[in-house]
Amino acid sequence: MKRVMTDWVDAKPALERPVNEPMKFLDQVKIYVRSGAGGGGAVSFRREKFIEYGGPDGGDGGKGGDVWVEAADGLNTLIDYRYQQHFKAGTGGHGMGRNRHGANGEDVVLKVPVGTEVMDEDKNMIADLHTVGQRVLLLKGGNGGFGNAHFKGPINQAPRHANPGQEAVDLVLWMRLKLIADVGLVGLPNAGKSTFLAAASAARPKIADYPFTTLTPNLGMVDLSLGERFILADIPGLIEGAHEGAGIGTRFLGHVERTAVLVHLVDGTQEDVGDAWRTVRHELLAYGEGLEDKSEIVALNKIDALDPETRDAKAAELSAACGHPVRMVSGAAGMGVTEILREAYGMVRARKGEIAAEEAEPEVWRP
Ligand SMILES: Nc1nc2c(ncn2[C@@H]2O[C@H](COP(=O)(O)OP(=O)(O)OP(=O)(O)O)[C@@H](O)[C@H]2O)c(=O)[nH]1
Ligand SMILES: [Mg+2]
Repeated sequence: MKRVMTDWVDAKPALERPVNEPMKFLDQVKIYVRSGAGGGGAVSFRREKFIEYGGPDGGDGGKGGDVWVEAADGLNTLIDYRYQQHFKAGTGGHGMGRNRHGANGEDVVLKVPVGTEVMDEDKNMIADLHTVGQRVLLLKGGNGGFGNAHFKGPINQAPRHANPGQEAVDLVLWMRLKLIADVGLVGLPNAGKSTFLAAASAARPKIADYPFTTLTPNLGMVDLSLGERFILADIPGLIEGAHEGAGIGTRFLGHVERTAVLVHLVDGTQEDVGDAWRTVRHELLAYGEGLEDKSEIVALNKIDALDPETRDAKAAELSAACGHPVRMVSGAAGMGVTEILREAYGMVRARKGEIAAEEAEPEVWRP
């Protein structure tokens, strides 16, 4: 059995985690599920002393249990599936004499975090659990067999046969948790994105004074307060022509496609902050996929390295370029970081409220 671990993300709040322990997120698991077989129908006859008319009275078998998958609130890893990989729904009970129906088998409900994708053995997508409470039927339990009472007719008044229940069905599944970042950091290389992530979360991404330090996305859990948390993604810097493959390209923009908001960091120590903003903006537009319409918090970064006049001049320049007021921040000095996180979290909450309002459609999948 193969499991893939990623070491991207902080699963636990910083306080619960020993210092220097790299965070592991169980990203992908293989599990084996089996639906419940239906119970057999019964063959039985009523024979009682002094009662004139007997007859077949074998009851039907019970239905076998279904296998469901459900997106549960409060889970953020698939780690439970590391300890148990086999799940079997209950078998339907046999029918019995005196027209008694067999009991239905118990269902299996696999609880998974929001953002889990379920695939078949060949990695074809079966279900994408994107909303809390969403439930998808993976395997339907077998029907119970008819008891002999069911086969009684005008010709055959004493049938001696009953149906067996439907058999159980096995299925091999892959479950993959695509970590969904709530907030994405964008900017030119060296803008200070990784530094900001480090200031905002317990994540410890590589930070260095040269472009393209970050080669793959870093995710961090931001804990604003108890119960107020979200995932922040730091992706490699974008440069002009990124959408055509320049630099590391836009390969990683997929990680911020589902975010509620983008925090666009502009390095305040560079010559032309307006141009820096436009370059990244242009790449987002060229990439498309809704990134161009996403809410954007624009922030002038590295203000600790600027004197007050330069800072104000740069902020005015940036604001003129983007057409909005801009925030001022320093990831390195921790100035203005919390304010941006709070603002972003407000947008995350607003977005989650909207999604919850759109009711999850019941989905059914059959092998
Ligand atoms: N003075 C100052 N320097 C900063 C600040 N934030 C980052 N830096 C410096 O800027 C350089 C780049 O920082 P990173 O956080 O690696 O930048 P990045 O945006 O992640 O860069 P890429 O991964 O290459 O896209 C490093 O030398 C940091 O120390 C800040 O707020 N103030
Ligand atoms: Mg970086």
